Amino acid sequence: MNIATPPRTTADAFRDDILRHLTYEIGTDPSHAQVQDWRLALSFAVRDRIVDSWFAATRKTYEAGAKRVYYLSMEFLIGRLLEDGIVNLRLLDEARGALSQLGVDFDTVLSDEPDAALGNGGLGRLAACFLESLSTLGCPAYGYGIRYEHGLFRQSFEGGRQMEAPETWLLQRHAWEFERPEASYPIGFGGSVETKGGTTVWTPSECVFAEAFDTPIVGWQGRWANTLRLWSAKAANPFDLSSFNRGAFAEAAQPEALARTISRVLYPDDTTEQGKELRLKQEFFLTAAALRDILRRFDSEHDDLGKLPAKVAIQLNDTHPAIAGPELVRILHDERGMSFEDAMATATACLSYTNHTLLPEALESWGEGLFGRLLPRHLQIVDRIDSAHAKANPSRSLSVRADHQVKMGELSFVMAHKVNGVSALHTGLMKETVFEELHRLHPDRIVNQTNGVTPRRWLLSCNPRLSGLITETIGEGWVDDLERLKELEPSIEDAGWRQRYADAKRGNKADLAAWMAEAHGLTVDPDAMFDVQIKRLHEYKRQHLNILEAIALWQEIKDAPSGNHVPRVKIFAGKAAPGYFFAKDIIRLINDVAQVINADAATRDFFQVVFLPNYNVTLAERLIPAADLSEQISTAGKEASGTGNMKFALNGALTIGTLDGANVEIREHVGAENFFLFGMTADEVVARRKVENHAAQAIAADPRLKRALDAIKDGLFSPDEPDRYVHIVENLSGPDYFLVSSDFTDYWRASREVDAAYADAETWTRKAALNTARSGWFSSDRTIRGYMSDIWNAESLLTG
Ligand code: F58
Repeated sequence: MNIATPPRTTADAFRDDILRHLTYEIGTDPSHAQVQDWRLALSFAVRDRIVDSWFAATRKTYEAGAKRVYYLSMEFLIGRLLEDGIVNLRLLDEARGALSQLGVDFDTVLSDEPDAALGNGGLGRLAACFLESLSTLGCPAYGYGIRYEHGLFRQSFEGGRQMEAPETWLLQRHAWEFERPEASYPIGFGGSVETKGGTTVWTPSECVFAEAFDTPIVGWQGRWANTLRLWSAKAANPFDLSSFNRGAFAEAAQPEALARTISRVLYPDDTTEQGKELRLKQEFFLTAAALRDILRRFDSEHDDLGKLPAKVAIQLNDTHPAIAGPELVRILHDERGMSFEDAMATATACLSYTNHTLLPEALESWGEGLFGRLLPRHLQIVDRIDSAHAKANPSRSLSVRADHQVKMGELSFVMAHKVNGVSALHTGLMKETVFEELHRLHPDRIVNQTNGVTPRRWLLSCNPRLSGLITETIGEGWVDDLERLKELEPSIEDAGWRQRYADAKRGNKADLAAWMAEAHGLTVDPDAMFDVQIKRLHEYKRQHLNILEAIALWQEIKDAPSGNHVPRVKIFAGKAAPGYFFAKDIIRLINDVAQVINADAATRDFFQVVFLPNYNVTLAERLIPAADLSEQISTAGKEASGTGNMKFALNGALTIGTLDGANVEIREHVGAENFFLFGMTADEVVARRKVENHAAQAIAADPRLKRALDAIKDGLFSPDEPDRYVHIVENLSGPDYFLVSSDFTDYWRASREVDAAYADAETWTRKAALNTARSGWFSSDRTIRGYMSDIWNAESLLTG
């Protein structure tokens, strides 16, 4: 049986539903309703239509006795859901029509929705794209995460400096979730372990409850919907009545406050001991609650735990849920009576692990003191895992517990049947570097699954001008079969079609310029090249390379203001981790440079620099369709994949980039002639670091670079505090670990090639359109199909 596409809705029926929700759910009438009320009423009307496919999908999964995929992730960077739901249900015209009948502006209502920022960056956004693709493909799946009360902080600038304020997405009622008080599990910490009569029992000293909140995630055309289940922490004993009766009100509320801390904020600063402990508690909280839930569902259908690997695939999104290995072994062995060896084999057959970074500082490890104090039984199990693995692999020299640390990468690797990297280059480097020894012992375990992005959000919905042109040209089959974009290639030869492609981009740029004027009081010329770098701030992502090039370019234009310069607006956006001071200084430097450059009347017509505050999914949806140039300039070997790079290429921005992460594969797909390559390769980077004084040599060889660095050092951009950025200049002239100086000269060369190409509008548009036509492989549908066949052995329940 196939699940039918849900029946179409008319604008009239939609209008009636919206009014019904406004009246009976929100309790207000149209004459008093505020934007927020309309938004909630519209969201409920959309949600109703999702719930039907959601139930049907659950029924179908039970009927088929199908295997389910469980995606465990500390982060889901969801963004807004209303437009996504409307687009996937194909109700855009109806929803717009219904609201217009009610005299309400549709776009105002859509933009009222807070952005659910339950993630830091690429890893969290990938998880959100994967959920949508799993639903589009009809693969039975659950996302498990934490329902943080506060997502990623809100960023603003004061005097160019990053300010952080708590983010409050739950201030208003969240339209998409269903609270499930019945799905609640006790999660223990600390305490003691006792072995009696051959059974080991862990008695925790502290307990909180994990309560589920479910959000349906609907796929393309509403044919299937999976569940995102987020856990919220509740006190086991919420209120201490005896304290209250004594008048100690704060003390009475303390158990609740303490328990809630666990799901209070996304990734708290872990530079303090308390912060570290909280992070480990969050990780165990998510994982233990998810495993309880998975086993409860399994038990409701099966009575033989041997079948677990045939029915359950658990994906660990990085090492954050790596405690799933020991916890599953503990449940199967201590609680369910399986032998330790069988428990390990069963857990390993269910688990798989994705690595998202090779940066040494980001590879998780926990001090054995902290680990043993919070999870005493798990520490014992880690030791048994180590011995079992050492026994099976006598040549092994590494272990999970080593140097008084528990290493979560190692643990994830040994407890997974498959381990994957997120681009071809990254997967290769995993084999050669961090997992070299483990790869030698288990040569079939590491596989590659190059990342992808959902075309529904990242083209169809965010770029209606371009997606409209595409559908008009090749039909709408591309939406869930993105490689069909190739069928655009013959049209790219037609000058009239290219003009329409260019018009779509120009329209998007005009929209962005208008929004920047209204929201930020900025004036930019939509005919200038929009050169965009948007991503988390990190030295390896090298926003400072970009701003150095900006300074050098400004100096060059100043030298010859009447020259033939290609007008450019450099647009930055991104947040720095609150404790990452160097990254925060880069933000401030960019803002200071922007202030000086934008105030220069001699260069203003040719060059501007803008740093937009509070980068999030919604801002990305605005910027990417309007970009001409995509900056993907990380030090080769450091960016595991990147996913922004794919979104830009799909939306017809050309990339200036290094051979890093998925840039390599993007260049192969779009064609080397449609990609501006520069910089050292990963191997050259390793060799270059060994050259003594590499930075000084690079600076001595390039007067432009020297002049730009001198301008910073002399305080040209910080006249009130000339020394403000001396440490940055010293870094780039000295250790320069990320090789900004060594890559500058080639970056400058490639940037001038970009100018020349942009000056020839015909050529540029052709290259841009070819990027769109050849980026179809980067759909997360393709990535998920890869996980289904190579890792999960899971099947789609949709046919046709
Ligand atoms: C990113 N990692 C990679 N980590 O940097 C990027 O290359 C890749 O495309 C993406 O994953 C998806 O595979 C990433 O976003 C984090 O955000 C960490 C989460 C935990 C706290 C520290 C940052």
